[in-house]
Amino acid sequence: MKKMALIAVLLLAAIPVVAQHTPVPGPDGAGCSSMGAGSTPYAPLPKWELLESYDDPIDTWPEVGTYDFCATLDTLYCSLYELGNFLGNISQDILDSVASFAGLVQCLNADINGVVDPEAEIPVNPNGMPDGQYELALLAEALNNASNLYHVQATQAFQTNFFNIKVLIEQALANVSLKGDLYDLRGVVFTWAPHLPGALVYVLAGFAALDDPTTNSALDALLGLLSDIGITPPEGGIAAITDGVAALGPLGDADNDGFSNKTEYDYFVGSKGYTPAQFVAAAFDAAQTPPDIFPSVSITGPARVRIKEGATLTLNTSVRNVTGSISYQWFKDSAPLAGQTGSSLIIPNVTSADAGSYTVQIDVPDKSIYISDPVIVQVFAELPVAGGLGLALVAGACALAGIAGMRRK
Ligand SMILES: [Ca+2]
Ligand SMILES: [Ca+2]
Ligand SMILES: [Ca+2]
Repeated sequence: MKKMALIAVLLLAAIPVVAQHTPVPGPDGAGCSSMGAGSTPYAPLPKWELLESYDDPIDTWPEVGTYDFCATLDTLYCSLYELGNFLGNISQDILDSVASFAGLVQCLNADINGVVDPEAEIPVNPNGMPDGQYELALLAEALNNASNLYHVQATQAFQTNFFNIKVLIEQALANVSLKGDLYDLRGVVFTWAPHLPGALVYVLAGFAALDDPTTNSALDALLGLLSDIGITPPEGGIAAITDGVAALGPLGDADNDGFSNKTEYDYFVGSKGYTPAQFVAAAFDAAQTPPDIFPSVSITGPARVRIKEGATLTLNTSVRNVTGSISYQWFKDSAPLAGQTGSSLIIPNVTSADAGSYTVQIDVPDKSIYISDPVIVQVFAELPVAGGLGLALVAGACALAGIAGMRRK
């Protein structure tokens, strides 16, 4: 028997396992592999001939089983730092610009498909479901398993979206307008951060494949930032040129068990602490459902709060499905805030030290503990100038091409 058990273990060990991407820890590009010329992205990307005509088809798609949005978000994140570090030698402004937004697309942080705030410097907000390991993992599951109910539809949607968004971005890179002159920066970008365009298109194509109106509005806002590199957002928005499978989106119900994917996330991850793989299994398993009613706590208002130095920060809570007495504890950057045990958090005269990620935890009578989604508080001294991904991309590309003195008007 012992021998049999040993053989079984050896056989199991011999089964090839697709390498699981370990999220890059960050911040500021720490822990990134090189993403420069000749490097390998964290997960395979579609390949195409960059300098062919824009509508040249994709040559090869990643193999079924290798789709990984967390890995690709990190490929994008690390490519931005590759670019930023290289160009930082030329201009500190470029490095600062990269640093100010690259963290948004790092797998461990990325949650950029919530409600749009057009007034904010960075117009996208979280929707409370981390993108790389959870939200887009449902799409990856459908792409990676030929037996998945949505496999054919999801693959078709992702490929359509990838191609259409690739045309948009490639066209823009080929016609960057600066002071009345047009520059083709495709070769420059591909030489210096070769995975950046592919990873960007992959992530955008994945989001669009969720067929979620809030997500599509966020994508339109992001494409608006890319107008800096000459992208004209498609008429009718991103939804007009993309396809999606709504059952895989946050409001969809992949396993048709009556609970949306977001509700399953809130319960299985938020309350039960499931790993990404356990969450994906539950969201595709109608036998695993949240209880009909489970308590929840949230911080009311937008998920990202911008507040001026010296003002009073007030965060309020909303608690559902709880009876009896509740105790509260507020946290900043995962550390409990001494004395902050009320249903509201009030901090007068905020300083830059108050910036951070705030959550509130409730302790309810059945001894369970529930934690809210975070609210990101940013403290500013004065109104910042608009900036973003597009600016950094084009600033970087132009500096590399030797065009000095580019400034946003
Ligand atoms: Ca999200
Ligand atoms: Ca469900
Ligand atoms: Ca389920």
